[in-house]
Amino acid sequence: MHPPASHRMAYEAFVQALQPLSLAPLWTEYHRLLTPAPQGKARPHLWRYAELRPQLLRAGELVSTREAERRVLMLLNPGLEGQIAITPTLFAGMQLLLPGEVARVHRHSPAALRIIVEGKGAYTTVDGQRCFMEPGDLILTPAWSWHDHGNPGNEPVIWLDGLDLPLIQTLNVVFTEHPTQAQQQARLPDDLSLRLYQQPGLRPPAPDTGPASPLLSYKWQRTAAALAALPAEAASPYDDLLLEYTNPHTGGPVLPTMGCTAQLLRPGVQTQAHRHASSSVYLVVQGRGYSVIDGRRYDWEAGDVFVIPSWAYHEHANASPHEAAALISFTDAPLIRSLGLYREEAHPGGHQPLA
Ligand code: GTQ
Repeated sequence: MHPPASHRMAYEAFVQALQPLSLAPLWTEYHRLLTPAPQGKARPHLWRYAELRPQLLRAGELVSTREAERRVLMLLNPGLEGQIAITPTLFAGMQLLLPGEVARVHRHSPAALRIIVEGKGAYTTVDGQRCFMEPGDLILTPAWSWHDHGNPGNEPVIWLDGLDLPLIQTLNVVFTEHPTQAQQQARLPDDLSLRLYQQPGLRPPAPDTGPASPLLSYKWQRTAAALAALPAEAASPYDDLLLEYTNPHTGGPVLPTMGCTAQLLRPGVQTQAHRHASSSVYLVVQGRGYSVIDGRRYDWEAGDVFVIPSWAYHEHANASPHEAAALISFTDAPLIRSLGLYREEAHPGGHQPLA
């Protein structure tokens, strides 16, 4: 039975009257809002280093760090049109610092991390402590820590920046400060935190440092050795050999909003598919392989970056029968976990059918 025309007209007039009052009915939007599972717009995507690198070097010719504050090419999720984000919570950018350059000191409430892609000899000074960069290293700049970058070496240095900027923007708590000087004094010994936390399971007494890790640098050489020393029994069906970077004071994630993992896919390994309620950005550190995300295959090699949105099924494969492949990722999982909302599930078929 249809409602009488008089009712329909009354209803339409009612809805029209709501708009100028900044009101709207929930009932037309309810099912779009409260979906059975995440329905985000972020898409899986891969950025090839072979395409990204020449553009970044071109930026190095055209834009100085003095003009740019940070010479960064942002990796924008093609599904999140108009947003500066790789996932709804995460920002990723590829940064270039040429020999002799500095990127001036500032601090902001969004937290940042860097994974070094290429070159060595550059450093980030974090709250007075220089952390030197080599490929594969992870360096943290916790929320509100002073940081500037310098490259006194003779090679261009390129790294992947990960920030929780979209999250902090959504929360409307972005704060930034720029002091007048260009760089911080290195008032602490270089790489001090590395020397304080050399032996896993031992830590110096420390004052309350807040929720971020006081260990600011994680050298790839140590990470690679730890991964290579893992017994086969430690392998996960979804990630093969995986280690999470931890805050040595808590054993928890390196930052309250972002966690990091390093993983080794042994030669020939093909993992099973699963999905989880967190998003991740991956940098390929070594080797060649592919990941199947939401039924699509993404082939990757060293320097490539790919993103896995929340709740997208994914599995990884190392195509080489000889060489191990290594991935480093950053994720918003710690944030989701702290809200008690983390969940994960295996793909019922073990592997995804290819779309
Ligand atoms: O190096 O401090 O990619 O402030 C975005 C914002 C890097 C940085 C980014 C930043 C930085």
